[in-house]
Amino acid sequence: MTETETPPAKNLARYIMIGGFLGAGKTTVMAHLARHLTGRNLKVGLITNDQGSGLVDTTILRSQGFPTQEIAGGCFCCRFNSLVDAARRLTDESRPEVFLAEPVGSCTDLLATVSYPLRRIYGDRYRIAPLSTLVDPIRARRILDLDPGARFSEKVRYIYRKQLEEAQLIVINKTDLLSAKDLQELTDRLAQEFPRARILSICARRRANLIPWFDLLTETTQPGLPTMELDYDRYAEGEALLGWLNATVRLQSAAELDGNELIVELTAILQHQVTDLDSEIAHLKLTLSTQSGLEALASVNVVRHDLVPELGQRLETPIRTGELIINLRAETDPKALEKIVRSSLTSLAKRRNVILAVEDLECFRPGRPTPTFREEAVG
Ligand SMILES: Nc1nc2c(ncn2[C@@H]2O[C@H](COP(=O)(O)OP(=O)(O)OP(=O)(O)O)[C@@H](O)[C@H]2O)c(=O)[nH]1
Ligand SMILES: [Mg+2]
Repeated sequence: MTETETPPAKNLARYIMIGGFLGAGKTTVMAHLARHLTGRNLKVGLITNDQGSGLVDTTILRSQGFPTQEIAGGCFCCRFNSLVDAARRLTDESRPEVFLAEPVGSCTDLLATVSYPLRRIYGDRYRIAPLSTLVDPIRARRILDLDPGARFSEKVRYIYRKQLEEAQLIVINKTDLLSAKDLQELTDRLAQEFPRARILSICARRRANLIPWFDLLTETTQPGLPTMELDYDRYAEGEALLGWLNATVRLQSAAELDGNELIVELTAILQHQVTDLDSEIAHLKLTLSTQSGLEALASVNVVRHDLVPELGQRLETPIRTGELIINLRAETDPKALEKIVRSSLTSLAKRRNVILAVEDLECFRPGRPTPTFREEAVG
């Protein structure tokens, strides 16, 4: 890779974008990077993004105390001006020296539609870091045919490969999940198929090998590489194969209960029902927060049909009331997802003798990506 060393520039804020497919670990590493930078006395501002609203990611990042702006209802590339507005709002709020942005996990073409326009229009304001594509190695091995079980359709796999093709840094995460031999085989395959990227491997969960990557993000800038070819019809069709559901649910219980157990149970029910449709889960994530404050929160994630639901953050005390947020992305009809979510909530409420009232629910297929700008590199 040919990243350029940057001299320290006092007045320019740094813009770091960490892409990668749904469930790769983007929000997890953003929180680590934000803590790392804060520890070096740098002010950070975080930007989350989704096709819908009511985001688990925003809830999780705010619960960790980071100033976070959410761009809902479309991806960065299609809502470029909202991205700039979000950065402006963060600047008014806390004057960040580093912006960390997480694009939608089904998005690609970020260099041409976000990084290059940002540099051309706001080059006097932001210094753009190299684009990273974060990788879940189990998913990557399946999609690159090193292991069986990819399950996603060819057009979804097309998007996955395009995310890798445009990366300057391919960052294999979750190295705790595979053997050294399988990691080496994956690294070799990625190097062979995507030769323009530098390949790193990290384990966000164990905080392993993060610093060399963070140094690249904070000390080098985005090289002006040629814009990749992308078939927007295929890309749009691939995104539209994914069903998207975001729901906000109010929990009420007469008796105190263990909220951690409750969301793990709900996640397992949802996972089984989606898998019964013969549909691959891209990411199912839930948070349950108490009304007393965002810091009290339980979170669960499932990033494949065959993964046991994992409790991330946990509630320390029993609860009677709470707000449940469900974000589910899977390759299936969104109406089928709605049916599953509503029936799972009803059966869980009956079994646990609690009220689970749906306050807000949206489900859809992402619309065709129509970027505000699409540019070749400048300079
Ligand atoms: N085993 C393991 N799991 C990890 C690691 N890093 C992150 N995860 C888990 O991966 C799951 C998804 O993480 P997120 O950070 O939410 O992924 P994301 O890329 O932001 O997902 P989307 O926003 O839906 O695209 C969570 O359960 C994380 O705890 C890791 O190093 N090892
Ligand atoms: Mg995320």
